[in-house]
Amino acid sequence: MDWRAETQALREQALPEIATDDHLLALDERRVRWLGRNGLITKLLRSIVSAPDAERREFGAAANALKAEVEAALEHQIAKVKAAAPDSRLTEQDDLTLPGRPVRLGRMHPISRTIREISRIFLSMGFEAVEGPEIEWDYYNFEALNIPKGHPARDKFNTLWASNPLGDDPSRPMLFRTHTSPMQIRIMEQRKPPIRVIVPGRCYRFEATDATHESVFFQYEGLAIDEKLSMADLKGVLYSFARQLFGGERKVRFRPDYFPFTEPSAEIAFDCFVCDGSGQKDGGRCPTCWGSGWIEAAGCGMVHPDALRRVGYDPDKYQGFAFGGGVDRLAGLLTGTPDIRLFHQNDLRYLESV
Ligand code: FA5
Repeated sequence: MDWRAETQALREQALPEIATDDHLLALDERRVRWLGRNGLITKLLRSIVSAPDAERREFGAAANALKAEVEAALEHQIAKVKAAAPDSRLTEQDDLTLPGRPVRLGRMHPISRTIREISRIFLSMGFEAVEGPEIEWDYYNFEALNIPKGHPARDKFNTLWASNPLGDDPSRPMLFRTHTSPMQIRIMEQRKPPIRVIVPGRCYRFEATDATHESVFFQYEGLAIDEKLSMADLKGVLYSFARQLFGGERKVRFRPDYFPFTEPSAEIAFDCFVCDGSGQKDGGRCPTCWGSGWIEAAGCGMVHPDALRRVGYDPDKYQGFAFGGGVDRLAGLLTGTPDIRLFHQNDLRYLESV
């Protein structure tokens, strides 16, 4: 058959076939039959090269015209079928009686739950929850908190330094914040007293991990600034927090501690909510507080007058208290998790069990 007859024969076959298809799946098969890699029109197009020189141009035009006609017919028919069947995603092969795929229910991560619970309690006492940057200037993380270069307190915060892709300024080093305390300064710079904020957030320290230490962990910072605030207010707020979090008449232990940005400073512990401070449980050592009867929770103190002065507050008029504790350890206590690393290993079998 010469190419003219063949082109005409293919046209006479393809167009009526396509016009009778009333299913998307059939139309898809039809497209393969005519225009696929081994389709009849594709083969016709391939044969153009072997046509006599004088006829090649005419043959090429005719074959390409046929291809365009078939493409248009397919498109037209697809649109027609879609319009006739509103849910054209369904095919004859779809079995509508099959049961659906079960929806996998997610739940909140124990750390997120604990942050929500901490925030809820402080919100009920009039605090506002705010967040701050995880990449921080050396100034806020250290300098403004009375920890200048060379200060021994820097040794406690094993710091991960950050590099600025746009170029580092040696006079303004950047780091992964080692605690949430830089937000004390940022908040005081931005606002006027009275201030009552709680700042939950991620912190980073370059240190070996164990059951109570992670290199990426969460803290919650508290800051209150007002006239005539004292250590008694700090104690009252933390008592209330402990009672609401752990229930019962919790005791709060304050022991002297040292932080360069609070004066005086203290370490806070709550009496153990599992053994009620006795250190004994079921005839043995309490597994939650390791027999000490106390659960160490946070560092705290009265905001240092130098820090107040640095942000332009008059320390004779305003006082403040601040505290900062670990979320991961609280989450561990609340869920009975013996090792905080379990929260970050992402083993769903564990996370779904607590
Ligand atoms: C601080 O970070 C101070 N910023 C706390 C503070 C705030 C003092 C405000 C005074 C006023 P410290 O390094 O002790 O202090 O950490 C506080 C808490 O963070 C610890 O009690 C612990 O619960 C938690 N924490 C510290 N390092 C880690 C770590 N590597 N992994 C998990 N939790 C940690």
